[in-house]
Amino acid sequence: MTSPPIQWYPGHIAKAERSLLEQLKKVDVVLEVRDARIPLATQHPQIGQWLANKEHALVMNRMDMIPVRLQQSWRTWFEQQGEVAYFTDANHGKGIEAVAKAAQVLGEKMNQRRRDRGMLPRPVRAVVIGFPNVGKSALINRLLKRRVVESARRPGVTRQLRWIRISPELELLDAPGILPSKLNNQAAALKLAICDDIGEAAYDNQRVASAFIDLWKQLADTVPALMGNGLETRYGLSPSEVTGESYLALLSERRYQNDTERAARQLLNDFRKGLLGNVPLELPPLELPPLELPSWEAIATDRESPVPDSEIDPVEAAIAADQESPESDPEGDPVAEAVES
Ligand SMILES: Nc1nc2c(ncn2[C@@H]2O[C@H](COP(=O)(O)OP(=O)(O)OP(=O)(O)O)[C@@H](O)[C@H]2O)c(=O)[nH]1
Ligand SMILES: [Mg+2]
Repeated sequence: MTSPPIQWYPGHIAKAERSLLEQLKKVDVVLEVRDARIPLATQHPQIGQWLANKEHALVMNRMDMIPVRLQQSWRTWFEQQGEVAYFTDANHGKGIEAVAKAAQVLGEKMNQRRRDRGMLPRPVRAVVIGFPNVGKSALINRLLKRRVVESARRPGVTRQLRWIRISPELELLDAPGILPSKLNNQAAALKLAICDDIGEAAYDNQRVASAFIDLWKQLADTVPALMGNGLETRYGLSPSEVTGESYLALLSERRYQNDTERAARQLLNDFRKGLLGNVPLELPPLELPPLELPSWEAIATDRESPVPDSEIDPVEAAIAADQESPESDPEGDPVAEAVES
């Protein structure tokens, strides 16, 4: 089956990227958010050039969606690359304090440089950058402990850049998700589609669902038991003896009256909601592995069982009582005021 390549670069993202580059001049710290299921595919190829002269903290959000021991392996792997990865679950507020502290500490370095030049210290300005739907806005809401920016289960929710004062010492810029204008790496683009990190209009659900099963099998072959048996448990069908395409055909025949499109959507949605277990789509590259990495078997045995189906968004529930409309920010645009002439 041949299909056109997966491409997604809507106008609002192109516009957002231009505004973001403009705002970056005012920013001291970049909080780069990635999806813990696909830490490599959610690395923007241009991030390095945007980080010039800025402090950087790497956030792996959606940590609840991968096995705990795999988080540890990624942490070790990133350390070997000279980076500290902060794992967060913005839905349940885990790992948030460490990120707030890291931003503050990194900002302190900036203020020290200002003091050295005889200038007064000022609040740290940080931007939250990342691919669409990785949880940037949810992270900001958690940092602020109330729902101040919109966060929802689809890519492209945040459309405008918006500054938010987190504390007298920290101001954060929420930005729309950004993507390379051309997705040259189609293997990565496929993972973005599976994880719902790009718009649905950019791909064919059936092709992506079949490829998801093929990827699942490939990872299960690399690390037996890593992927668990969420497919068998949920659908009563094992992927081990069939191709992804045949799996989808079988699923649609057995449970969806041969409606392959419906089967494909269901499969992708179940994965995205965590109903197939906490299933990663990437592993730390094995050519660099290192003895300190826990064994794959240890990672595999640390799996948690699939979470129950639930439509409740815990962030919504936790902060609904304290909801506030975006326009009511009494601080106005803190950065516009704070920027020195
Ligand atoms: N399981 C899980 N879901 C999360 C986590 N963080 C965010 N989400 C959910 O992911 C969805 C997207 O979150 P957003 O905060 O809107 O993501 P975003 O990166 O701001 O998205 P755009 O504005 O579209 O670029 C929402 O349904 C969140 O509830 C997390 O750590 N774990
Ligand atoms: Mg957002």
